[in-house]
Amino acid sequence: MSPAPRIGDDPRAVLVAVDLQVDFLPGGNLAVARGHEVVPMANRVAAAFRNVVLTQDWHPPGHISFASSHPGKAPFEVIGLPYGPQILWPDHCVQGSAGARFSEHLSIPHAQMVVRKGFHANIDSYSTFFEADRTTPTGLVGYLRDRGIDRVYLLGLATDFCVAWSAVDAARHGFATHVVEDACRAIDTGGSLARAHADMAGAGVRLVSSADLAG
Ligand code: VGL
Ligand code: ZN
Repeated sequence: MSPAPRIGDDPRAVLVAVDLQVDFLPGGNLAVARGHEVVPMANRVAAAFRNVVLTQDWHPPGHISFASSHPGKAPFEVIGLPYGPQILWPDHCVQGSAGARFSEHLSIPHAQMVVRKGFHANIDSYSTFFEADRTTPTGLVGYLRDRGIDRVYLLGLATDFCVAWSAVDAARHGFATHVVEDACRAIDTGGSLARAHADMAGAGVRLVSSADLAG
């Protein structure tokens, strides 16, 4: 019997590897617990995909999501902004900084596209499809449609922010959307992980395992 065709061989499928950057890894400014475990998994899963997109959180200094931009506020407090509640973060992924670089252990040379997000000073962007106002596009929907891609697989950091928000947006825009759950790690602040799982389920996002994609 010939082996089942790999999902990643499908030219209509893309792997989106989310924010595998120094600041989200242990020792970084917004370290995600055990975030480093995801990097070799991302390398392995990506090797099984023909199409790979990388995302990169990419904030200007003084970004609105930084607690340091709001006198008297501390990281992980929540403030109200015109587009809704905003969790305040430590300064992270500042454009051109060492913390904004991809992990030195990330090895996905065939990645075709890097989507930088969060570069508008006054809007955060967890999702790699739409900024936090839920209307400003990053261009990724158009890029994927132009390339005839209609199924999206996501992994990376953090499960409950950039991965989940990206997955929900992908599903809402008609992509068959899957999260590689064992290849993600969460921040989990203020119930964010439970909410992310509920949002993903509500949007029809399916959970898969890295073994399903790269055995
Ligand atoms: C992220 C918080 C702030 C993420 C990015 O990559 O999940 N989380 N910026
Ligand atoms: Zn950020």
